[in-house]
Amino acid sequence: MALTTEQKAFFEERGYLPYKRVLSDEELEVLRQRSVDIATGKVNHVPPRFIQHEKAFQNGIPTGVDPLDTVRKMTQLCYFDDAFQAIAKKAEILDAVEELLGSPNIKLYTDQLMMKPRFHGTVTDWHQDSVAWPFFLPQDHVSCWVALDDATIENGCMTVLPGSHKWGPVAREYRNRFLEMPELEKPAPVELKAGACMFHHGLNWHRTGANSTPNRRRGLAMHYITAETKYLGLEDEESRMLTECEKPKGTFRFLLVRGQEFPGRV
Ligand SMILES: O=C(O)CCC(=O)C(=O)O
Repeated sequence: MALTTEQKAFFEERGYLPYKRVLSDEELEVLRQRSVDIATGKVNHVPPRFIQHEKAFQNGIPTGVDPLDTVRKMTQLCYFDDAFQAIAKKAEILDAVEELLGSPNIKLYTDQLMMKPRFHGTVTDWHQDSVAWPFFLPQDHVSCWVALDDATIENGCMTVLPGSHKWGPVAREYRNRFLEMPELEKPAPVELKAGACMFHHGLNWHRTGANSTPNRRRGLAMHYITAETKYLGLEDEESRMLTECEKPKGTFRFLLVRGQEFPGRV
């Protein structure tokens, strides 16, 4: 058992779980360097459409600004990059995910390396992940957020609304009304040391603040679903994901990271 009864109960009740250190110093170093090499174009095995810049730099980078400080997020690194993929398949993480998802058959839906660049990292506002991904049935994915740098309140660590997953999915137009509900608990910042991770339920509300500090705050979010999940995706949703030729060899739609696949499922 990877998780204690208390940890499981905490996740069920609160919709998130601060966890232990899951990356070694060596892994951290490799991932940090890889993130720099991909973001700055030193290597180009990740298609540019998966690299997004902060809004302020979408029309160009002024002289004097380090290009690394302009990248907001990079998606699908666990599909394209071997070092990131190894983390998505890491036993320490999957052992806990298996217990939280309640299935030994696990796929990675997608991943985001949120770069939250020093001086320029902007807010990611309150949201529920599952609501953005309504094409999965059931909507019960579990995310693992791994800190590649120390994540603090000052540089924009993850902040969750404990217990908010219990209210179910909330359509985006009702977001503000939901957030004003007096029944909600106070937001809880989850500061993490580099190499440690936290889990959150797909319906848990969370946000991250801006980063105007001189310290980067990179965090790798990996979003897991069970291989038994039904996929209702339409063509435009498919095209946001990987194209046929980009899919890792032998995969159907999503990357199997543990266990087996099922016909007619994700
Ligand atoms: O790391 C961030 O800035 C945001 C992460 C997030 O929203 C997520 O993991 O779903």
